[in-house]
Amino acid sequence: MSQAHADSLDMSMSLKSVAEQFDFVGDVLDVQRYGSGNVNDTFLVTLAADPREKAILQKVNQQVFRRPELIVLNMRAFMEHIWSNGRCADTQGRRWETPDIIRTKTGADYWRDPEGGFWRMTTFVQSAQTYDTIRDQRHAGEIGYALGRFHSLISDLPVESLYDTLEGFHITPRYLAHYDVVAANGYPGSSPDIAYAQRFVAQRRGWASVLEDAVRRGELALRPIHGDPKVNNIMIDDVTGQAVSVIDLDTVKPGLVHYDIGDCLRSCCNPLGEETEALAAVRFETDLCQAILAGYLGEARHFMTVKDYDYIYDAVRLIAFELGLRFFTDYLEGNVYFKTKDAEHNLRRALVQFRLTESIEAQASAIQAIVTAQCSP
Ligand code: GN1
Ligand code: MG
Repeated sequence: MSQAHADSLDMSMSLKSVAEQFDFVGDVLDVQRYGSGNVNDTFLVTLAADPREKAILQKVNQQVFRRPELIVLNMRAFMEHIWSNGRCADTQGRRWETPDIIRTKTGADYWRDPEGGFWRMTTFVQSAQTYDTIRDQRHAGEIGYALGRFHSLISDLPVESLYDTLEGFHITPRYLAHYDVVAANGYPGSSPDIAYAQRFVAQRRGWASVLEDAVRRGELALRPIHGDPKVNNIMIDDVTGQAVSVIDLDTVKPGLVHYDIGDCLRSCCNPLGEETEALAAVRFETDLCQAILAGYLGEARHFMTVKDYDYIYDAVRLIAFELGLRFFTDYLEGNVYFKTKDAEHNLRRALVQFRLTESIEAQASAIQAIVTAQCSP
């Protein structure tokens, strides 16, 4: 963990007493660090009366989310919308759950500790788990279904009712501009990896505005999005193997569904996962892409426009490239955004995303063919 993140938990109150601020029936038995998030600190809270009863406690990283109360307001808007439509629960014989906000004992949606730390709690989806890498085609189809269902649930939520909780999120030209500022201070040494990454970005910068240009031309429209639908944000039922929930609602905000489709595909079609050390073996698997898009469109076809389909390939390539650029910039900046294990961690992550981008580019026509076959309206 980087120093900035280690410091973020250097607080006088115990985690148990933080959890006890929330209206979570009964005494708290235990609070354990949970999941593999790169930005916020997440904990699993277990109740004393019944250890099967759990909740998710999170400390929001305020270096990243400058106005964390907006996250909670967006979550409320999202919840109220899906509850009012009665579409948040099981349908068509399938289990479906949406994590709900657990209020504090004084009725607020979040709690600030005496040092200004921002905490919130949500319900835990029982008898289900997430995976850091994709398991098989069926898992891929379920993930596609879950993202499609999530988008479908919020497709009629007016985008103006959501705050922009993270300005510039997934706007690749903004990340490039920031990279240029950071890179102007020089590179830490001149290893072949750094030279490769530098060249990689330089060769693609002219294309990096592809989605934002389409927005400017009126071809793509802002909609409510999840923002982070990677493989380990989709919960899979322990018994049925079906997707039952999309979690991590911190980045529900206005955006392009293309950011989500691109992020989901770059995450799930890389079977080695984004933390792999086997760089040479990183590959984008088109069979998984096919399964995800089929699952997605089964739920999402009704709101997709002809232009939306035209930009799916670009979205996959762009979001892989963008995440590589974000990791590389953070490496150059001294690891100030993502949690890291060591000083080179973000560079290794960047190289994985750049290799993945190359694999996507090398299979452009195969991916386009899948989109065309799957996506004809
Ligand atoms: C971050 O914190 P986490 O793991 O949910 C990041 C995503 C990246 C992801 C890569 C707010 O998500 O954009 O795709 O790491 N979230 C933010 O694993 O920047
Ligand atoms: Mg997230």
